[in-house]
Amino acid sequence: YSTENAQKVEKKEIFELDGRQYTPDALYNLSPAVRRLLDRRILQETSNPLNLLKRRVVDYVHQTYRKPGNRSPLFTICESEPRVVTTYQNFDSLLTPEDHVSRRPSDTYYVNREHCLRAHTSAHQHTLMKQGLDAFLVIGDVYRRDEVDRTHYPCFHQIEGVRLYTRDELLGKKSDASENAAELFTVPPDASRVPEKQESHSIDAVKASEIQLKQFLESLCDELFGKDAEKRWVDAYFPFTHPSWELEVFYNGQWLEVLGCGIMEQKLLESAGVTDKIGWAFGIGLERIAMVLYGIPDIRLFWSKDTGFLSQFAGKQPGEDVKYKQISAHPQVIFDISFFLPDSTEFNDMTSDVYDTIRTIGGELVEQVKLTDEFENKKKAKKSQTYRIVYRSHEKALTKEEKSIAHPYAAQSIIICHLHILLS
Ligand code: FA5
Ligand code: MG
Repeated sequence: YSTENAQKVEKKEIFELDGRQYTPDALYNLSPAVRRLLDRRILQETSNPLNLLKRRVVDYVHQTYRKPGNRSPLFTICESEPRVVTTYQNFDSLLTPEDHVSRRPSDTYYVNREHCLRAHTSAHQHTLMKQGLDAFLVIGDVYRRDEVDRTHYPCFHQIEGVRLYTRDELLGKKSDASENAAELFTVPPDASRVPEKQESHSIDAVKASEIQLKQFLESLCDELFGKDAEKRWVDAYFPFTHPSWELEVFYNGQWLEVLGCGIMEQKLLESAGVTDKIGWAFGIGLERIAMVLYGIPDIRLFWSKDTGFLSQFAGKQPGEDVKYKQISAHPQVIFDISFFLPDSTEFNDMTSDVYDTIRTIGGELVEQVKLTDEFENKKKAKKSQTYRIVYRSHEKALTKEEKSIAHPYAAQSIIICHLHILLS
């Protein structure tokens, strides 16, 4: 790693991640806050509850699914795929339409026109299938410019599962007696896309895949939450699966979406060179499950470095029953901030950047940011916005005496300075 490169990184001529280098362009929109998240790798920290949960899922899958012959694990675990992916991997290979909202720079972190931070582990499906894998889990951190609240954070973690079947693996070996045994694919005139299936699939193959998929996920849920936990299947839509479902778990008086899944689009398989198989895929959000499992009330706690938090999970075995005990509940400190938008900008133009600025400066102190009001003076052609910032530290009570920057009054005035620059 040369000093020349170091200087280029410093000057942002090069963006480097996971040992690869990229050239940023005008689309680059990674905030310093997200750069810090990229550096943390909390899934690798053994005392983080997410690490505990990951090991539990992997152990379960390895124990339950083995190759018929030699009893070795059926699923390959892929944990070190690069986190910068091509827009082809993140969107096009997954049949995401050109004009889909998820492609907007206000939703996705771009390094340049061709590269972004993966917004889901599905971004690796195409590449891994092309490499010839038939059964794999992809595990890792994903990034989205989402608004932050108790269950959403710009970085979260997913486990992707993909399983491809040949006809015989899915429907059993044909015997002489069953001449009419089901096939994977239909022939016209049955070749139409309906809610139950894609045009090229036979209804028998889809139903058999659906049963395998739902059994896999339900038994995983039973293993994690116990057989008594209430769960339900909801119809869903993803561009890369059809039909699609989401699984919800009942927690704290409400239904929580924990995963999306479905029968993989045959076009996606074909583009990866797979012509004689049918497959299913799922994507689990690890944080949501860990919150239910360990009773963690807020997604931001996973990023806490407080030993009061981490010590509750350190040294535990994946199968152990662990319940988080809240360290303390500190009072909130609330500020509203209002400003005029630069002339001829639309209401939406600045919102993501304002959120990023507030979060970058306020860091862990900012519990919530919400756009609470928008106003337009048509005569003067002026637009204004109001944001509510709720400060609350998980680590200490916020008192007026504090003089450090890690204090809402200090953070607030620095945020105002930065917004001033952003908006001018
Ligand atoms: C996906 O990301 C699809 N790739 C899932 C998938 C894979 C579908 C394979 C079909 C086949 P979605 O955006 O709904 O879908 O996210 C999947 C899960 O990630 C959600 O169920 C939720 O548990 C979690 N999740 C989504 N956004 C956030 C967020 N901002 N913070 C924390 N968890 C999130
Ligand atoms: Mg969803």
